[in-house]
Amino acid sequence: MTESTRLSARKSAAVARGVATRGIFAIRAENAELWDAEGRRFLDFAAGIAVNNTGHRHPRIMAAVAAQAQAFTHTCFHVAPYEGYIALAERLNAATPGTFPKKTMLVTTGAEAVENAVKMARAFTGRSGVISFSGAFHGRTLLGMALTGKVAPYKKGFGAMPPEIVHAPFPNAFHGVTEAEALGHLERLFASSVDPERIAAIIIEPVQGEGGFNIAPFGFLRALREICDRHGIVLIADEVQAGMARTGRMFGFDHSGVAPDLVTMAKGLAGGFPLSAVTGRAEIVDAPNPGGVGGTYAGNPLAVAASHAVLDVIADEELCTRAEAIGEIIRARLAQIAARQGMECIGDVRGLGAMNALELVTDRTSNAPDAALTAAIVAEAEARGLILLSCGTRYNVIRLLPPLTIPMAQLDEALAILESALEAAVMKISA
Ligand code: PLZ
Repeated sequence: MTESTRLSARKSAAVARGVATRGIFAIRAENAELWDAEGRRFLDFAAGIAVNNTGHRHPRIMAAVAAQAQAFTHTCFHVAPYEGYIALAERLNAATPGTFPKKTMLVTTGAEAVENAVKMARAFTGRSGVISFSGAFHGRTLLGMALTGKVAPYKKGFGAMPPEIVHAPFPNAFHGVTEAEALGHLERLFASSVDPERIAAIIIEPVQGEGGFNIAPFGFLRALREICDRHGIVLIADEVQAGMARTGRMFGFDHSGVAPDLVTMAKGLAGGFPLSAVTGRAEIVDAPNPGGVGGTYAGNPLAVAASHAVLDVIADEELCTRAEAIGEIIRARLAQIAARQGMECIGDVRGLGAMNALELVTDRTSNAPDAALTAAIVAEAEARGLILLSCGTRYNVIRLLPPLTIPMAQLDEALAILESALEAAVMKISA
């Protein structure tokens, strides 16, 4: 019995079944590499689900956290505030899209940022409805799962969802929903089922993460901006997965030129320390009364120190530019692989910056999803030392999330592993 099998058995016996895991038990990690309980080395193309954009244990982040630990690790910002939080708010106010006056609140998780953005929108508008999109992922809290556009496993068995949450189709040409159709649906929604004057917010990921790395057409984001302006609706950009240099710009919305009213951030914001933020129009962020938003751990000092270092590293190591370069290499290689005979299973290759994915299909005519092949590729890659994550509402997308700090030689190594994993999985499935 290996140490990993022993840990797996203990996990099954002691940890909630709903907390799904795979079999790689981490012992140590450094930049783009991770070692497991058997001493096996992996290239980490999950990056803690888009968290370690700056790699595992970036020395500048480690140093910032160690220095903060010498001063204090927790006071609760509501009890004894500290400058680091304020300075981070100033930096995020400047970094997010839009030149209007902005303010920030810090919390701990992505779901919490989404919850607070909606609370602000409700307080500001005096309305309660929220529109989100099919395939969206906005978290696992009661409101987060309600906004999420996928039933199993996120909402199944969890009872009634909060009222006045409406899902509109996400424009996805590959899945047969054009931008015009998605807009038409929104208009019909306002005409037939929900009064736009009851809608506090529209929330959208610029690139859907869990939903399958679907890129919102920039024209669609501009149209949403116009719809929100027309009806007094708050536009919330959920940048939890796409933000923090991942797409080649600081934020996914930056590509479209649209300034949302509120931006939610988490994951890459603090390089592995739990921190999230809501930044946006000062008057909206300020709508809740004092005491109406906050939390015990919100804006934890260690996480805040890490986040300052993350922002420094993104700027100094030019990680937006690097994300672009990584993305070009990945997409070129994937296109090459997809063009090979026998690789007709690759139905689509898409991405923005270093947020890339391939969608696996049974054939290119029907584009029917091939979830079994997708799972097989992930398993074959893992056996060869590459951690990949699948995603997509149809379980047939493989996403590539390398740290933006990955050495180029390791990027090539990982892409070679991916290619051989694809070959092996295709062979196995067709055998
Ligand atoms: N918004 C866009 O991607 C988290 C979920 C992993 P939390 N995505 C990873 C899982 O299976 O739970 C996410 C996201 C977007 C919100 C969230 C929620 O962020 O930090 O997990 O709460």
